[in-house]
Amino acid sequence: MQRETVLVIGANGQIGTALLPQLQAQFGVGHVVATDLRPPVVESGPFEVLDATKPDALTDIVRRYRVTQIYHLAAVLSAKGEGDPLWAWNLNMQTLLNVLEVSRQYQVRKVFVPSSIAAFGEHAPKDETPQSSPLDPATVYGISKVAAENWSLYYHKRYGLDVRSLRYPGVISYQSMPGGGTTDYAVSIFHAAVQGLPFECFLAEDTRLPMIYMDDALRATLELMEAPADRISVRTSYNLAGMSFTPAELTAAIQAYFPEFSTVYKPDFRQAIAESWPRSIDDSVARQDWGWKPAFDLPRMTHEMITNLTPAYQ
Ligand code: AKB
Repeated sequence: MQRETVLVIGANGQIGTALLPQLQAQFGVGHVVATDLRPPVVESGPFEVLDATKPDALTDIVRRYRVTQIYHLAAVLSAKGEGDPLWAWNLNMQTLLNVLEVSRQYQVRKVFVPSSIAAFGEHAPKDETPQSSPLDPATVYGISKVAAENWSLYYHKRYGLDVRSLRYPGVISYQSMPGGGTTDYAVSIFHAAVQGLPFECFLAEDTRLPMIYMDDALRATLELMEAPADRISVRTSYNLAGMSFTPAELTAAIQAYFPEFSTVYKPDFRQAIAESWPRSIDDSVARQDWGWKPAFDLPRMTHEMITNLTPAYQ
């Protein structure tokens, strides 16, 4: 059997940074090719500068390394996308179509294309949002995710491409800072807390959103990618849940470690984005199909974040 070679697009981003070492452990350092617009601060294993909007540059890497799996993690997120909707749409769609097309042409065996809770909008039930809810997103990022889900299904049905996808909640991690998202407050708050600083939150205190700790997000991704193809009944994107909380509840969880810690609430344009999203997610289809079960709740995630971030500021 041919050995797997995995290509990661957007390797320097929030998920790529944490996923890369796990893929390297699974497939071998020499068999995971990291790519991004710029080299990482610390290189480990093969790295190529790649602008994934350029199909020829992507094709060249897929051919040279004989890539068998692609994780497409490059995207403009919800809040940043609203600053320049057409740029965000073009970047998100062009990179996606390039990935699907090169995968079809060069018989890439498996492709991971993330979706997001941002795919949901006004008409989806807010609590325990079901897998098959209406998708009428309020952001250009959400629109691009719905389109990506449909393009993935199309390539699967028409060309038999093995594309798999998760609707990520807000991902919380200590390895790197997220950029341009609406759920980013739930990471920035920890950086303030461990430095003994007060936190200014751009969402209102009672804004409940679905979130997931990075360890769970990575395990879900790798478990989905390893699942036998006949267990994958959803070829658009699977609902995925970890936990749900409000900024006030997260502040209280942090105060268990730092009683002096405080948050002030100054909602901005991101409040409307958050209010267009679910408050919690029903991920029962992922649980049934490939055995998904999250391990991190709010107290456990808070403990991990504080433990891992504290040394960085000492
Ligand atoms: C964002 O806030 O834009 C992302 C997401 C929920 O997809 N973290």
